[in-house]
Amino acid sequence: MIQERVAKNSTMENSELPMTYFRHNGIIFCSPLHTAEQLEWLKDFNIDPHIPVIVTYPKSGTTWMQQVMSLILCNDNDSKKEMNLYERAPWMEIVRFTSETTDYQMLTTHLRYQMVPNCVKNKMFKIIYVTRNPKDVIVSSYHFHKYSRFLEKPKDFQDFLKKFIEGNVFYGSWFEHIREWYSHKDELNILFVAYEDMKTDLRSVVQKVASFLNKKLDEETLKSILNQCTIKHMQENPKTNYKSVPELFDFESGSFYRKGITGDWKNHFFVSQNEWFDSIYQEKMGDFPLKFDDM
Ligand code: PPS
Repeated sequence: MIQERVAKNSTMENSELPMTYFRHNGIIFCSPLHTAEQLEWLKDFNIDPHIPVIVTYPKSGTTWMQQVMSLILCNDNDSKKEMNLYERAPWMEIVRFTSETTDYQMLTTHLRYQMVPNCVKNKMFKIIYVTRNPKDVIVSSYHFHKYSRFLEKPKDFQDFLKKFIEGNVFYGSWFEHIREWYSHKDELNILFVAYEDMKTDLRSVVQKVASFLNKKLDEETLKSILNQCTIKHMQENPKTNYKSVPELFDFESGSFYRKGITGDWKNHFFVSQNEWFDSIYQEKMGDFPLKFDDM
């Protein structure tokens, strides 16, 4: 099945990619999560503008924001909490999402701006874009590749770093992702939230997101949301811990809620790798207005 899907999407540029990967619009996707057909179908998919959309580059705090928003939207008290988080906030580009999918409170995507449904590209939609220090994104993603059954196992950290810098990873270039979304911010109703701010002051972030979503939270609800958004709680909660999809993850080889800290890159980058990344970062992002803590 996987081979069949990839073969359908094969082009010359796909020939050098691992079997489950394919390129679409120049960006790497992977089977069985994605198909070219799904990505094309999505462009004209109509979404109810009351549905907020979370946009992230992978490993930037997506799941954490899904949990925050889901609890805000259900005011912490309805049956949505019985659903798996990935069903409450499905990824629109993943094949299991279809026009028949119902009951979701919000949508999630890792897609670049150019690939999201056209209907989203206006101020009627509320978009929350979560950013994270790219060095921590690299480390989180490196480990994610080790236990995700659909991703190529990294040869070593150096090799993964090189691929990340070149944009030759799942969902393409981090640099282009964030730059592209940011460049369209004035046409959109978009709130940028930093993972690092969620770490230092989640209470303020929850209040900011609630206000963006026009939701009022009383103190008791806010406290309850904060309690359910700790990494420990999310790791233990079967509705948020991904244990229900062993076909996607080999949890013997790693954990989705790995460390949940900022600055873990310092435990992975050699000095030379850090200098290399900083020079590329300066070249590509030197003029970028958003800054990242602990670079
Ligand atoms: S994915 O696969 O793209 O949806 O991954 P994503 O959810 O974006 O990122 C996973 C990283 O977010 C961390 N995380 C958290 N950190 C702190 N608190 C909470 N509650 C939390 N939930 C998720 C998770 O641990 C991954 O980061 P690393 O650095 O790998 O630990």
